[in-house]
Amino acid sequence: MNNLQALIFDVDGTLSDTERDGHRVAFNLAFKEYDLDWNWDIELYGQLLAVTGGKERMNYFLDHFNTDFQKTDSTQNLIKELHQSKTRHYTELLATGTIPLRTGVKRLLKEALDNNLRIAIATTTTPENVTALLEHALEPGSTEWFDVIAAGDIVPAKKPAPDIYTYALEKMKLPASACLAFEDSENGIRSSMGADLKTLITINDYTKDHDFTGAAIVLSDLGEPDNKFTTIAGDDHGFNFVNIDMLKVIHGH
Ligand code: XBP
Ligand code: MG
Repeated sequence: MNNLQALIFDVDGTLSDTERDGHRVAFNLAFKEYDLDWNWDIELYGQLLAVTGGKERMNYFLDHFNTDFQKTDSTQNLIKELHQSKTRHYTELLATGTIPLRTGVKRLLKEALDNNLRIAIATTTTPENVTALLEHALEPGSTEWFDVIAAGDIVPAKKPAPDIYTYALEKMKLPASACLAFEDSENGIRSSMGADLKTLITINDYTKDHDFTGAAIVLSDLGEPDNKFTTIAGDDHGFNFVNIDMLKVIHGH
């Protein structure tokens, strides 16, 4: 067993609640821009989250929810264009600063760096989206805090496949046993556990009923010294908020 050396974070739902008021809104703005009558309400979007990746999610919508739409040879081009438009709307939305990081995220990232732990990102979302979130919700220049930002189409098989985590581990030249992963969803933990990573879960409204079997611990959020997390499953070892000491105990070293 290796000492704890790095923390690898999912983005959407883990660093920030970006899905309902960010990605979903941006998809709908793109559909409008292209004069499509598609509209993803909050409930439908929850079902569409079964599939990760924006282009993949639009295909899933057409194949399972909007089956009257006749797919043709040009449909994948349309999806690509819609996705570019969606990314533009999404990054513009983030630039307004209205989508904050989740409780405890900024504190824990800083604490990790102060304790010489390396930090990385493993996400399904597009790289521009990660940069926009970090720049506007964390700190200008904070992309530099991360050893590796593994994002989007950099691996062909998105979560729940383990590839994005495996890619991040390879780039960091670290074994899974020296790291912990942070996730919020079932697809996420299937991906991280598929790469042999111990995984800490913080749930959100869309993922609270997901199956997190195998998680090291399942929490409401990371908590703050004056704002205790709720423990949903697993042993919190008496900690009230997630800090490096707690992570070392969870990691086992
Ligand atoms: C979340 C996702 C993403 C976003 C959209 O991934 O599933 O698909 O909803 O991303 P994660 P793009 O939790 O792994 O960060 O539209 O940029 O593909
Ligand atoms: Mg997520």
